[in-house]
Amino acid sequence: MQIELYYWPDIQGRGEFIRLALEAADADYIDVARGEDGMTQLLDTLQSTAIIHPPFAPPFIRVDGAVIAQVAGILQALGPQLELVPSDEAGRAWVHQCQLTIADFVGEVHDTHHPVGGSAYYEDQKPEALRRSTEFRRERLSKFLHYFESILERNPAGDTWLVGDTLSYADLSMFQMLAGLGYAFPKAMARVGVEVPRLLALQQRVALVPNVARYLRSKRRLDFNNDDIWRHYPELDD
Ligand SMILES: N[C@@H](CCC(=O)N[C@@H](CS)C(=O)NCC(=O)O)C(=O)O
Repeated sequence: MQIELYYWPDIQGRGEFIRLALEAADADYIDVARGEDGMTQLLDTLQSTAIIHPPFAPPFIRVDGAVIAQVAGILQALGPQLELVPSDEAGRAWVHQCQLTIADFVGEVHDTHHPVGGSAYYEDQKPEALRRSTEFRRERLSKFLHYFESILERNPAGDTWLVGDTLSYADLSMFQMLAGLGYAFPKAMARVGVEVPRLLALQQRVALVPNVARYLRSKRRLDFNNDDIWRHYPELDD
């Protein structure tokens, strides 16, 4: 069954969490908005009144007649089919919980450059962004990273993967978060990175998963840019 992914075509954004899972599983999928007339299809689907359970915002997928939105919900729905979750319910619930915490983390990264609101330009909220990113770098970045480091440390199956003894979609998302943070906050990450060696090792490990490595080398993997969630403004990384 082919999976249709709908996401903004020019950024990694939240869509990248889904792409990484689909690529790691070598799933049959199409990135609709990157195809011909793709943006029209994305907007038409987003605005369609025929969808009974409509998405609020991209990313969303269409599979087997169903439309599913919300990164954590999409990954929860696809996880078993992509073989990116443990076999037991408790393990699956824990992967989902990790993903929801990553979603909170993503929201806070976004708010470092758009603390006032997403509909205003960064240039119109620079003082607030400086204040917010300073607090993020001093408090929240370290708190989130140490939390995930402790998850690796406490995993009864060892510190190779976040949950159990196999790769899950939470590992892929953690890889993406660390890659994005390295782009957006290189100075802050150089400081806090040494405190979370297990997480940095996880990032390297995920990058070497054969299907992930192939994807990262492909043209399908876009570069980070300053229209994305992870933006590099040197003044916000002092
Ligand atoms: N909680 C949602 C957030 C979705 C979201 O904020 N999508 C962004 C792009 S990354 C968007 O297009 N938002 C439009 C809007 O909120 O109006 C998720 O995790 O999927």
